[in-house]
Amino acid sequence: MAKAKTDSHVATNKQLEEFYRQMVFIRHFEEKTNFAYRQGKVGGYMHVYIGMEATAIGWNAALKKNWDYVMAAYRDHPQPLLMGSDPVAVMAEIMGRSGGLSRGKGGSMHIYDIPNNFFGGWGIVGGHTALATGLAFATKYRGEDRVTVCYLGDGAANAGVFFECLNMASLWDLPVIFVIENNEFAMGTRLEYHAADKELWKRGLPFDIESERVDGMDVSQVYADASRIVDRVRKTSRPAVVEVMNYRFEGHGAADNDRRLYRTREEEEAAMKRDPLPKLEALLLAKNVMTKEKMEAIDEESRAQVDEIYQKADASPFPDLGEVYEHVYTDIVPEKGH
Ligand SMILES: Cc1ncc(C[n+]2csc(CCOP(=O)(O)OP(=O)(O)O)c2C)c(N)n1
Repeated sequence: MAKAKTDSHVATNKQLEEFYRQMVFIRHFEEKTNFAYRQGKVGGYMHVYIGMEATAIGWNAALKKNWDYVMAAYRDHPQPLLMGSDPVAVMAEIMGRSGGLSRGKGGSMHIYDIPNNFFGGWGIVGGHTALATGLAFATKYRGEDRVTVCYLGDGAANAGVFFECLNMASLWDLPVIFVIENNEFAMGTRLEYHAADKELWKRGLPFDIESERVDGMDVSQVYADASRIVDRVRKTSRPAVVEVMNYRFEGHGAADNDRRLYRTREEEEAAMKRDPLPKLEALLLAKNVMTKEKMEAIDEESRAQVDEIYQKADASPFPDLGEVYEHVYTDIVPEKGH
């Protein structure tokens, strides 16, 4: 059952201001990646996080920096940015350049930053849940009190491997949180066409895992729920399943140009009324945390910063052809490998 909300994890005004900076930055960053894609500067697939920003921001703030672990699927630009990765190296990876976090050989879907505890960036739907379960096992085995957050989509919540992971995580008391981001679609397939039980939070119940459904669009509420759950998992070393309700504003990937095949304009417009950015702006104004002028200044500053990031990433060369067989199976990329 969904839990009653507590107010013991309320974001401070300083945190709300930081959330705003992060959200504006991620929005501009993702818009720039879309621009890069349209310029033909991004090879392969690319999936942006526009509209879903409150989820990654709230959850990131609930984690212990430089300690807890995070793993994501292929919608993986915001998590490393929030965890301290060099944004130029993130953008360069998306553009397939040697200055990228995976040396330009992973691309948008395979961003990876071990020094900052971000473990990818995975393209096989649902497959990474097994890796995240393994990470949580490793932390427990070493006697650390790290929490592992594993983001997965609503589509991935149907993958068989996920059910195996729920079983093992519960059986072995692993401190892993499966954050199912229910953005209502798996590519062009609407939730009701792919999930027999649309209440995805219930996935954990047969495995005796505490499970609930929470909001993913109001960053202050996301933070409150996330920090409550993270604290519990750290204390109990029991896994959690959390269905976070959000919505992707763009197509599935940058190449999805025909959203009208699976959703109407009216439906999109209604969902966009839940946009986390104006929602946060309204909160900051209501709480007198920030003026409209200050927000505009942050917006401008962030836009300029992203322009510079893009220029720097674009100046990074493509990987050397001689490296093509390196780091495929056996080579370990050095810790500060970029
Ligand atoms: C095992 C596997 N099957 C199919 C695909 C093709 N595929 C790529 S994305 C996707 C949809 C996943 O949707 P969801 O998990 O809801 O994530 P979202 O895109 O909404 O973030 C599918 C089926 C894949 N990458 N891997």
